[in-house]
Amino acid sequence: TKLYTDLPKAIEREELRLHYQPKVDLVTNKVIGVEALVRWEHPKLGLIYPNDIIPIAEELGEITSIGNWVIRTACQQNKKWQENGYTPIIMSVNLSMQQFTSDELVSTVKGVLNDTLLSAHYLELEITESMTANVPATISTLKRLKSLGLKISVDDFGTGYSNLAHLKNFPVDVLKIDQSFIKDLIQNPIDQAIVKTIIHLASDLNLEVVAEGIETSEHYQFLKEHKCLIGQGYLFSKPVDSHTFIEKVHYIE
Ligand code: G
Ligand code: G
Ligand code: MN
Ligand code: NA
Repeated sequence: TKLYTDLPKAIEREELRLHYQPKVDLVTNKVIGVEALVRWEHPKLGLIYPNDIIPIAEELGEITSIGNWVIRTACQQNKKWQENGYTPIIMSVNLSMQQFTSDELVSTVKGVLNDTLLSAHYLELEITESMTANVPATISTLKRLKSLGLKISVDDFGTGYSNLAHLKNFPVDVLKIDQSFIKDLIQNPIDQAIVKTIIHLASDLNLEVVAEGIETSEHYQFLKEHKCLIGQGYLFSKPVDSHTFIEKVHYIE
């Protein structure tokens, strides 16, 4: 189909976009971070979302070039916001399996930080549990990434085959509670138990915890009451383009 033939040209045609969704401090309600999410503005078919882009990119062997574009663009954008006087925030970037297991990841990230002059302190990389099957390789990659000074978060936490014994040995900083546990949180005592357990686990392991998919003030209140300090979701903002993000969501202090 058209997506297959057009995707390899998408970068040079400057059709890829990043949208940005805020991470909010649930106590102060301030934006403390942002997640970059890739979109493809196809000239004929309109906006294409990652669930359609990523599998095709993997098949075509384009995932590395797209992934590298995402890291570079996200870091450039974050540096630009800082230069324009906005309160510095941490930029999160999702990694694909191929990116995370590639030998080039660490040098790529290092190169981007060097080129963009973004402090590694303002970059966070999101991995999922499913990428961590090779435990020794995972530990080695995470250590090398963290030695650059950036943060690592475990995305969609609780949905993978959560091997807690391995989590113990992974140098990660953040657990992101998957949005599937938040959706029915108020009606479903099982989801409540899971969410409370992840919050306690994170606290005991000295990890930050972020709740995803916060859509209602009831979600917000529950999480705040149970000491989840950071959240993301449509209640605050859906992912938006950089202009909307900076004008409507972020602010100059
Ligand atoms: O908003 P949304 O449709 O963007 O995201 C759908 C899924 O795609 C999520 O699981 C998200 O983590 C993933 N995703 C979004 N942007 C990227 C990206 O730049 N790289 C990778 N590998 N995954 C992404
Ligand atoms: O896998 P990852 O957590 O990166 O996925 C992020 C995805 O979740 C993106 O597709 C994003 O658009 C979507 N998303 C973000 N906030 C909400 C929310 O509050 N509700 C729902 N249903 N989806 C959300
Ligand atoms: Mn994510
Ligand atoms: Na997620």
